[in-house]
Formats: sequence, C-alpha cells, structure tokens
Amino acid sequence: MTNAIHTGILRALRGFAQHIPCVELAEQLHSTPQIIAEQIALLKAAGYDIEDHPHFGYRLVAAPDRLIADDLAGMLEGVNLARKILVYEKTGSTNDLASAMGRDGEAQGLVIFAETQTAGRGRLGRRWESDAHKGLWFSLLLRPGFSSASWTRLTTWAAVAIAEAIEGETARKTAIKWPNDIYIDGKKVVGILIEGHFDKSQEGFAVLGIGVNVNQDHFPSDLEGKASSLKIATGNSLDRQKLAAAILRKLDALYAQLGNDFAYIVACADKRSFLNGKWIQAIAGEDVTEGMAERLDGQGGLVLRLVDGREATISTGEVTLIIR
Ligand code: BT5
Repeated sequence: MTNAIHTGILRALRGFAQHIPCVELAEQLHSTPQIIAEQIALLKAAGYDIEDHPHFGYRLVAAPDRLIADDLAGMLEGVNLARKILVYEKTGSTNDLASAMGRDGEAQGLVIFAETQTAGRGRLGRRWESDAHKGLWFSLLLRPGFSSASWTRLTTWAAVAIAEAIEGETARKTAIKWPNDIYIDGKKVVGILIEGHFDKSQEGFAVLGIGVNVNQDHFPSDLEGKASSLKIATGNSLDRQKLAAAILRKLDALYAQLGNDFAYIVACADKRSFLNGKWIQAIAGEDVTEGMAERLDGQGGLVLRLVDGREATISTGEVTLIIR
C-alpha cells in the first residue's frame, strides 16, 4: 500500500522548486511539523536528497534512481488508469502478477512495475530482457468497455501514447513498427504485449505489458544492433519515474478516444509508421503475406499492396522487412 504522507510530501516538494517551510508542509498535509520531520528523515534514508534549510525549509534536490510507489502516486494523482500502483523489486513477469489480480476481480487502473523480471516475455513466449533498474517493465490492468473483438485497438493506442510520451521527454522522433514495437534510429526501444483474459462469469480483462529500455549502455550480444535505449539514443540518462508518469498520463489522456475517436489514434500511429513504403513479409500462424506496407486501416490493421496489385489487410502477425 502506498503511504499517503510520503505521497503528499513528495508531491508538494516536486511541485515547488523553492524551499517549503516545515510548518507550511504540515498545514498542507493536515499533519504536524514533528510528523513531517520524522517522515522527511525516512525519505532521506530511502535515498531522497532533501535539503533542510534552517530558515526556508525543505527542498527536493534529487530523487533516487528507483521506482517508488509513493512518489509515482503523487505524480499521477487523478490519473484513472493509475489508480493503484505497486512496485516490486523482482518478479517473474509483471503481466502474470496483473493477470492474477485481474482474475481475483481487481478493477481497472492497477499498475504493476518491477525493477527486474526473471521471466519477462514478449509475444509467443519470447524472452524479454529486463535489466535491473535500467528500464521500465510494467503492466496495466484494463477492463475496456467495448467488445473484445476490438481489443487489438489497445496495441495501437498504447503505441501512440508511449511514442508521444517518449517524444515529449526526449525530444527525439520515434517510429512505430506495427504492431507492437517502438523504434528510435531503426532500433527497438519499446515492446508492447497485450494479453486478453476471459472467463464465463466476467466480461474479461486485458493486461497491457510495456517494456521500455531507458538507461542501458549495452545489450546482450543477440540484441546488439537490434535494440537500443533512450540513453543510447539521447546521450543522457533519464529519470525513469518522470518517464513512467508521462507514459501513464498519455495512456490515460488517449484512453477515451479508443471508443469514440479511434480514427485519431490510427492517424497518429500512421504518421509514425516504420513500415510504410517498405516491402515486408507478415506471418500470422500458417498465413504468409508479402507486399509493400502502405498504411493502417480504420481498425489499426496493416494494409499491404501485393505483387499482383491487390490490397490485403493484416490484423496481427510477425513482420520482417524483405529486400527486393
Ligand atoms: C515484445 O514482444 O516486444 C513485447 C515485450 C513486452 C515486455 C513487457 S515488460 C513488462 C511486461 N511483462 C512481461 O513479461 N512482458 C511485458 P515481441 O514483439 O515478441 O519481441 C520479443 C523480441 O524482442 C525478443 O525475441 C528479442 O528478440 C527482442 N528483445 C528482448 N528483450 C528486448 C529488449 N529489452 N529490448 C529490445 N528488444 C528485446
């Protein structure tokens, strides 16, 4: 559970670049100066660099490079999709934790982060590298209010929201490699995994898993040349908590459009499409389709121009570029 007084203190300190007198902080948080001083001491022990000026009061100098639920909760106050935030130091897969809580009836708006995953996965059970304290590995529990036939929309929505948040935080352009990757400089920096869960008694729920490479300097040899991080792309380390909050705010802000203006989300994805204009091979189960990627359709499917001039739309699949 998050600690409300820590959330309040961190929210106040983050929201104000100057010092805040202890008495004022206590008033704001309906507490006493003594309790505030005790809680500030605990925050310092947890790694927060908080200046304590005898006349002017407290000022946040730096936060530790850790994901801290109380702090994230303060940054995400009022964001419906981040109603409840849990942070684990280590877990198998955050998608599994969110799924288990979904099956137990947890409402939409649960977000689970892990500093590292021992069994982080991509689609088709592929391994997802989740270096400790270097990235954002997290899952959201969603109960979309529309038919599960349209849940493929969730991938497009998530990709656009994450791309926009990253662009806002890094001033770098991103490309969306349909359906579920975000690239910078031709390399993968984000992977998205949507898993739907259904049982007879419920309408079902979806778990949106997001992996963002943030501060890695290098990758295992099998990913060299294919994966990148925001640090490699920008030359600077990023504040992972600030980025996480920016992504969750964007996801929340665009969520309504999923039901009532999906064309807007598709247009945002289409203009960032990594594949448009490229020859690709798409494999979905037994089906193999080759063609030139042209655009996204109204449902977020990928429209291809085949060699014989016909159009084909694929709604899911594994895409590789081919040289012709
Ligand atoms: C994905 O699958 O890209 C979805 C990844 C989703 C990861 C998140 S982390 C939080 C949540 N919990 C989980 O257990 N998963 C989600 P896919 O399109 O199948 O891509 C997987 C492929 O990406 C692998 O086979 C590798 O080639 C490559 N890969 C693995 N780790 C990577 C990394 N950190 N960065 C870039 N590429 C990676």
